[in-house]
Amino acid sequence: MLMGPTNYWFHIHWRNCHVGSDITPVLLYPLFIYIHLLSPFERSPPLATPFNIYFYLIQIIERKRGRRKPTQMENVMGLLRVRVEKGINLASRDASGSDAYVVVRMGDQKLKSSVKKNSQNPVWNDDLTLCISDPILPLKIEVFDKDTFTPDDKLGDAELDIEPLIQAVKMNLVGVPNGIIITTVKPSRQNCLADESHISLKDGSVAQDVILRLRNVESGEVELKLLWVNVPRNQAI
Ligand SMILES: [Ca+2]
Repeated sequence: MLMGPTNYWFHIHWRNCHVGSDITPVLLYPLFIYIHLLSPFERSPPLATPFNIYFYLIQIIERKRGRRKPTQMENVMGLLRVRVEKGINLASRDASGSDAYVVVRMGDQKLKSSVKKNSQNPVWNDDLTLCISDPILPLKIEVFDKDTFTPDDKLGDAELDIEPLIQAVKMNLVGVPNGIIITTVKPSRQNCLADESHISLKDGSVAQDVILRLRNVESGEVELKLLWVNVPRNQAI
């Protein structure tokens, strides 16, 4: 028999059992199993018992949780307020137009506008705020026609690269007059812009006016106004 500290303890008791105790070695065997395989007091060698595996997995989960939170917080650059202004010439999916609403996505974030009933030119003027982290992800929008008894119909989608706006945010704009255009992004085959998009300074904040042409639908555009909102480094979100 191996003679570690626990083994020694067991060896003494094993001998006592033979000499004077009524407890037989057969009854002590489960205790032997507990001491050698499950005992939290004897750590080596590590054994692949369900008990040990459970605690090992808990440690891994806790470690990952502990790492994820500070990483997300450190990467936050600021907030982007997306004003969903209006839709233009949206596809009609009902007899009297569409009951249109907009879904804005960025990574895991998903926000919805209100529903405007019976219109192909809805005016929402809804403000949706996204948290912007590094690395920068594209802004994705989808338009739907709300239905009551059937799944909502798609009214197209579009995507916007916000990298030019982020570049403007990183510029030193001290002393730049209000309203001045910092950058203009032109429509191209690589983007969904329906017209030139101006990035400018409005009341000290970087803003971008956007008209997106919807894809995967016969017609429709959506107008957005983006506004950057700085977040102090030490302010929790
Ligand atoms: Ca509908």
